[in-house]
Amino acid sequence: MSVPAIGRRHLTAGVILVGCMLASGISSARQAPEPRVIEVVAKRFAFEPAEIEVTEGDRVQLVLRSGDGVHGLEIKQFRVSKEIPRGTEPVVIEFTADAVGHFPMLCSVYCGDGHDDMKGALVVNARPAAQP
Ligand SMILES: [Cu+2]
Repeated sequence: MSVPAIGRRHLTAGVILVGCMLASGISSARQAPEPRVIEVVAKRFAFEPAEIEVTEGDRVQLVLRSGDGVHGLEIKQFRVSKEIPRGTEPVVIEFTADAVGHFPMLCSVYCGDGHDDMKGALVVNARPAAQP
């Protein structure tokens, strides 16, 4: 039933190693939070999804694709303005949602008769206060 001394030592080293890996994983996640990745398709004449909801302070990564021709995406509040070319190659925009509110998301490239109706919204909700 008794484990030989050498085996016990290996076991202990293994536990410490796994513990360190977990601890370093957690601390690096705190330093650089992973962005919220949201895929958006722009097509005549809408964004899908039309409404994006995030939380204050979130790092947001929008992965934009066109469903047909050339479009654009503009969110003035966060100085986001990017052309979305036709084709399958996505355009990636990253920003921090550092203001709370309801911000219009507009198409910035004229894309036809319904261009002015091509509107969406980025909704940034206040981060709940930490519980005491
Ligand atoms: Cu447009």
